[in-house]
Amino acid sequence: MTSLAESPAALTRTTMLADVTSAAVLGDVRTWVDAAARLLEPETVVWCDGSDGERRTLVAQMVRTGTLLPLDPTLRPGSYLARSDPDDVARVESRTFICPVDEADAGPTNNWREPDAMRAELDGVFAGAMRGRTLYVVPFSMGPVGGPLSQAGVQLTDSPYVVVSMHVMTRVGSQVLDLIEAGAPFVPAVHSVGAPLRTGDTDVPWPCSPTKYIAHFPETREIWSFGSGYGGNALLGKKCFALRIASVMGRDEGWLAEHMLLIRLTSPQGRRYHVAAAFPSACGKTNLAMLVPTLPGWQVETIGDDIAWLRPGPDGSLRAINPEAGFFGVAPGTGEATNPSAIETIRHDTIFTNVALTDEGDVWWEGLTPEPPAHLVDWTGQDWTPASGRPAAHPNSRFTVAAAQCPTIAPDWSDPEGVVLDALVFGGRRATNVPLVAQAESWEHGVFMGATISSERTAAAEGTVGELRRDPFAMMPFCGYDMADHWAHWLRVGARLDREHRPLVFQVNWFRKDDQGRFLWPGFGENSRVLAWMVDQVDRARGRRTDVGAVTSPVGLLPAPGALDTRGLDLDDDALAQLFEVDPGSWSREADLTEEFFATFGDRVPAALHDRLAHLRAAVTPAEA
Ligand code: GTP
Ligand code: SPV
Ligand code: MN
Repeated sequence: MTSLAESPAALTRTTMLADVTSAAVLGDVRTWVDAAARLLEPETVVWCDGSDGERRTLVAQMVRTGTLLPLDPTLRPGSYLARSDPDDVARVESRTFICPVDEADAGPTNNWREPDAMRAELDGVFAGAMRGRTLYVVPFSMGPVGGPLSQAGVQLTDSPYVVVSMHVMTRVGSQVLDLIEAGAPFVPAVHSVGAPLRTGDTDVPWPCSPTKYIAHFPETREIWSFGSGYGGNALLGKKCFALRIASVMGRDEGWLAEHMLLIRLTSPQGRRYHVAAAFPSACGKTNLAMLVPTLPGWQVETIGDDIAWLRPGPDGSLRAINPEAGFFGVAPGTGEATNPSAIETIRHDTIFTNVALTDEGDVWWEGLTPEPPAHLVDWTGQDWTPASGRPAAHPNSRFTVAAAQCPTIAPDWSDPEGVVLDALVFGGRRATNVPLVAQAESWEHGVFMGATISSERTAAAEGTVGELRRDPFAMMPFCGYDMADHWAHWLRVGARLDREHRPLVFQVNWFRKDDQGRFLWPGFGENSRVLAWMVDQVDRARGRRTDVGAVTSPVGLLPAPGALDTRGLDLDDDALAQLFEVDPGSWSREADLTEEFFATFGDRVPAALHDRLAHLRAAVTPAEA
């Protein structure tokens, strides 16, 4: 621990935040930390080394302060429960800001603030924000340290919960600091829970502030996050860096940062395929990433569950890495029947946040077991019984766990070179209209599929659960620049890929419902049937199979009769027909809504997408007699 020298009183508040930015732009990490400490006024500054000793010290400290509750060491070794402030439970999209100099670069779907005005506002917010607390300096790498697709960052935070979570979710360590000090660029990320302590104040287990800012400055690659200790608001390597800032880096440098899981699928013949899939928050990425196939002979290995960085390789293929090192997964709905790999992953050394506590000192959430225990302490710390009439775990409660603990993790999951993608998948949560699976007819059609995803809202962010909203590329809350420019960038990247290597693109929907409101498709392990059809289509496209796998439809290629293996499924012909029904009337309305949606982006929408929309419209409009 280094004690901080007294602050130079001569500087005004405005110059202090500007000084932090100037130091960040110069790239000297120590000058930047000093400037930030002058602004934040912490009691002490600690440089983190990512070691196990550091983790233990912080955990012991958090157990003392009540931030972490140790779980029973025989039932859940090395694991802890954290209960957040009830007002700090999810990402806050309304307080997320993208601040490029030109408003048009943020696009119509992001909250924009003029960068100097935002800096002036943040200056007042961050001044003295860490009084009475420790400033932890956390050097981390997204992707294997020093890898060709990796990037470094340094997060400053006053939350030990965040430091310990960063240990799990990223590669934290002095090796990264060495790289940075040798000149490697880094993303400067400042985080404060926004709850300074005065002498004599006693701290609360989950300090935070009603005032929240999750601000991004794409030009200087800076992140400033204030007021929340939860998930994507606070673990700045994740959504703030690996998606919002990295998407801008990707735009400028010719690669893509996407909200995608990453898996390897191996067929009964031993052929390997790599698939990346983008679904909106809480729409099934973690589950698909850890899928245990019900189809005999098939195997899925996990590479990533939330974020993928995609880069065209010199051979014209599209390579991908998972830049993260852990999973921050949705707890509710995770059970032996739905996701046995996740259950195995979280048996030990896991931090649970906002789940319920059993009388035995273990965790519980809705969906963990078919029957709830007779008594629990719920996520707010209150007694709970099945008669309580409210969920015991928060719908956005999560587990934080190292990827290496996953039984299905690919042995080479952290290969810095990444894997070559064969298929890309876009999906959403749609009770109606969208078929179980459809294949894009071309790369452009695939980009259209990604651009037009809409999905029912989940508890992963503030807002009304169930409400349908557009979520293009599952990136609506995560794209650091104009969404329509993101589509144009996808078209550009596609044009650089060799035809032989270009991944096929698909759209899926596990969530279509019957008129009783029940899911038509069993989902989870049975999704392996859909994956198998996709990679059969890859084989057909690469000339390895000559049978017919697909038929055309207005929304893309659908499995030909018999091509999707549904043997052994409890699924009647009627349900199967409903899963693939493409109703021209409904799709004509979808086309109208898409036109309205595209119009919000003005002339930045690429012509190829307007062409695909016209194609869809023609296909669903009955020919005049
Ligand atoms: P983020 O971490 O927020 O980005 O979410 P995610 O996309 O990883 O979602 P996750 O896999 O955690 O799934 C969220 C919820 O959807 C869980 O409650 C799952 O049980 C449920 N779910 C996942 N896959 C399926 C499926 O195939 N069918 C059905 N019906 N539900 C599913
Ligand atoms: C999501 O909301 O998509 C998540 C959780 O993966 S968070 O890290 O909070 O963004
Ligand atoms: Mn996510």
